[in-house]
Amino acid sequence: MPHHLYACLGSGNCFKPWLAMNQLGIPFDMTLVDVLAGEQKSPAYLEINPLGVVPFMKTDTDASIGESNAMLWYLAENTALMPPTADLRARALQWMFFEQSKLEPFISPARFVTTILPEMRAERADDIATWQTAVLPGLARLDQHLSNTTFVLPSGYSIADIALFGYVHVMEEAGLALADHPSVHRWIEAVQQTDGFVSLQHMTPEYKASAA
Ligand SMILES: N[C@@H](CCC(=O)N[C@@H](CS)C(=O)NCC(=O)O)C(=O)O
Repeated sequence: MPHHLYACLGSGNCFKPWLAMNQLGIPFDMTLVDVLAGEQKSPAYLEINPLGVVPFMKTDTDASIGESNAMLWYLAENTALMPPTADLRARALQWMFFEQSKLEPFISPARFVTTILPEMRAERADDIATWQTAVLPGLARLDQHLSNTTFVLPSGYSIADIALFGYVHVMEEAGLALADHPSVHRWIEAVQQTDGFVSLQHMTPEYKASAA
C-alpha cells in the first residue's frame, strides 16, 4: 500500500506533505476530511488520528505520523529535500519550529476567518487585527533572512522552504500585504519555479503524484 494522506482542502499544513510527495514523485493516496463539517472529530477519524486534526499520514509501512513538519522530515529522508549536513539539518529544524510558533498560529486563523469562512470576518475583526499584528515580527525576520539567499538554506531548496511556504504564500488571504515583504515575495516566486511544483489549488484526492 502506498502512503496515505488525510487532508482537508485549502490547508497550508496539509499542502506541505502533499507538495513534498508530488515533488519527490512519491505515489500516495489521499482521503479528504471535511473539517468545516467537523469530520476530524468523528469516531471513525479519531480511530485513525486520536488528536482529531489533519494532516495525518499512514506510511507504506503502516506507521502513523502527525504534524505536517514531521511528515516533511520523514518524506525527505535520503532525498534532495533533506539538507546535506548536520548543521544545515539543525537550521532546517530551526526554521520549521519558527514557522509553527511565529507564523502559522497567526496566518492560519486570520486566513480562516477572512477567506475560508468570510461570514465570520466581522464578528472576529478584533482577533483578525491581533493575529495580523502578532505575525509581523516573524514575517520581518523571514524577509530579512531571505534578502540575501535564494532559499532558506544556502544548500538550496529543502523541506525548510516547503514548511514556510505552506502558509506564507497565502498571507494575502489573511489580509497581509505581500508587497511589504519583498524578499518573501521573491522567494515565493522561486519556490513556485522549483521542479515539480504544484499549487495548493490542485490539492485534491484526484490529483496524484504519479500523474505530475
Ligand atoms: N501543527 C499541526 C496543525 C494541525 C491543525 O491544526 N490542522 C487543522 C487544519 S490546518 C485542523 O485539523 N483543524 C481542525 C481542528 O483543530 O479541529 C500541523 O502542522 O500538522
